[in-house]
Amino acid sequence: LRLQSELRAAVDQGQLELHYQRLVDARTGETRSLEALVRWRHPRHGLLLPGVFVPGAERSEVINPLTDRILADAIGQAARWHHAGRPVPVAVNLPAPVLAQDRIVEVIRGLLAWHGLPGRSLIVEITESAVMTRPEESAERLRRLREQGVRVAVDDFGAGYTSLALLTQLPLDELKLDRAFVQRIHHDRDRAIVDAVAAMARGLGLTLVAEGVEDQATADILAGAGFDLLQGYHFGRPMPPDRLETVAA
Ligand code: G
Ligand code: G
Ligand code: NA
Ligand code: MN
Repeated sequence: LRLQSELRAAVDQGQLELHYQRLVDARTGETRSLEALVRWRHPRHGLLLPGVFVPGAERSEVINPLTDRILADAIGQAARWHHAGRPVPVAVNLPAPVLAQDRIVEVIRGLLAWHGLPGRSLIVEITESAVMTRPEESAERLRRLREQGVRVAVDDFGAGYTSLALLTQLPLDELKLDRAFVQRIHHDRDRAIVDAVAAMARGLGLTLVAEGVEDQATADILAGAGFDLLQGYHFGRPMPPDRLETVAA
């Protein structure tokens, strides 16, 4: 596709920007972390959402410079907040082909050191598919990241190729239930899944996160079900870091 061939230059020319969406404490509503979500400010097509260009990028080598750029921006921004006395952990999506390479551990270690950011201020979000190929090697890389204090979240849990065995084998900190279940929580069957996942996360000692929370009624149900963190349009859309500071102030 034409977009894909333009992406490499777009990365170099600084056309990518990160927006941040808050994750709030389910009980107090306080912001606990921010997820970085990439956008492409395309000179002719306007602001492109990742769904348009990230999946294609994941099938080519450009996913490496793209992810390096995203990590550098997100860690740099997290470091600015950290050194301004407003530390807030930032979550970055780590695509499967990136987690499949050993270099990512050193890339992240180098960026944390360069910006003077403690590892505990970074969360990496992986999908289950990211670890399906060579789960032992992925687990080892995640362990090396966690030794630096970086936390690991499983994203979109319950969508795609779920293997419950992975939850016992991988070094994990957070479980993010896929928003499909959250948005159908008023249906008995989805509610049953949500409650079961909550019990499982508790048993495994994982921080439990719901994404796609769009109204207060859903937020109340999730808080009652024992969810720790909530994310969704009800609490805030992804937005540029400067606007986030204004809103948070
Ligand atoms: O913002 P939007 O709803 O279009 O996001 C679509 C998908 O793109 C989501 O699944 C999200 O996880 C993914 N995504 C958003 N930002 C990033 C990013 O910075 N890197 C990667 N690899 N995926 C991202
Ligand atoms: O796959 P991932 O969970 O990273 O996807 C994040 C995407 O979900 C972002 O692109 C964001 O725009 C979108 N998103 C965030 N909050 C909501 C929400 O409340 N409802 C819906 N439908 N999408 C959301
Ligand atoms: Na994510
Ligand atoms: Mn998700």
